[in-house]
Amino acid sequence: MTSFEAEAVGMPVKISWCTSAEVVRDVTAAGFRFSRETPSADVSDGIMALEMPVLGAPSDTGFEIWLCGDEAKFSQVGNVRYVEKDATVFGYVCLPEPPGENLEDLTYRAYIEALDFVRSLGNRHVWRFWNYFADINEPVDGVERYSLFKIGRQRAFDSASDLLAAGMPAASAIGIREGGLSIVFLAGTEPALLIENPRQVSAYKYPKQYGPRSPSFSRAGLVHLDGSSLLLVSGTASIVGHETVHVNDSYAQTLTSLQNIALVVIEAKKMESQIIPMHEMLYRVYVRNASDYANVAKGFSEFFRDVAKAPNVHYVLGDICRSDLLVEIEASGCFAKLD
Ligand code: 3EB
Repeated sequence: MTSFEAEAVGMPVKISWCTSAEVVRDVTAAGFRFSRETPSADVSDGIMALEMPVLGAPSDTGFEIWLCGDEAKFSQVGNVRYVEKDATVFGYVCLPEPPGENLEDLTYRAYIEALDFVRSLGNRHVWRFWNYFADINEPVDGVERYSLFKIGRQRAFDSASDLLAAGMPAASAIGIREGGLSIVFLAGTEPALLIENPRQVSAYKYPKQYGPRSPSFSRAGLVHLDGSSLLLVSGTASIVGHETVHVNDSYAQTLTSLQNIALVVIEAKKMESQIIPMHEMLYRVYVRNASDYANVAKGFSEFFRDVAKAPNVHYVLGDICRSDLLVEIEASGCFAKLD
């Protein structure tokens, strides 16, 4: 694998970023493929292929691999495709969105299928969701498509309180240029400890001006496993309180997003003193406009200027769910527990 690997002892989750399809084909893998092109033959089972070009890299195709190794097994049940390693599951549901389809109902069906699947495994908790669909900021009969998505997701969550008793998992929700709805999830036997950001209103308590249903996600999840931990930080944006700050300034939005992640990491430290340092996590940065890439990358470098080795980061083109947000950043890290 090129550039980055985070693997902790006894950890069933390995996260790495690589650019070569060859590497991915060698192992049974699960994860994401980002590319300008629509999914093609180099995508192996278990790889969620998204039409999202990689920015600022020699190749516009890249892979973020979440689980790999000989023991990982790919299977499919209905529309759920998944890779299992021990009790950890990386899965995804992709549903086409034919013209005239109702996005709220489509989201509800995709989530119900994903949640029913997780339930069928027994003793599993969802640690994180990723959500992708087209035209996220477009209105339909006066309602933004992101709002329709939120309503459908919440309807599904309301009927799965058994699986979500601990609260809302970490998440990202990003717009792609075209294609259907993709729901990706990571689940395991341990529940995630949910983390909020003291500087941000919890997303599930946002006031009504952002849509009739609040988004259902936590700012981060911390999973304890035998001898290791996994910190999953949700898509994080330039929001203070519940308001967007630094409208039209992608550089400042990047710094504010990273400050928000830093605050979430501080909260995680209150739960577990030996938390992964921020610069050792893997970052995925969603940039709305390719023309903002240079400013976003500058903000990212600026934030980590005092760190000897810059963290591993990849930038992809994607729409953010509030039209005044230009950038959203998620971070993931697995680390050995030192006790
Ligand atoms: C925010 O903080 C930015 O609806 O699942 C970030 C992560 C955002 C997840 C979601 C939305 C979601 O409100 C948007």
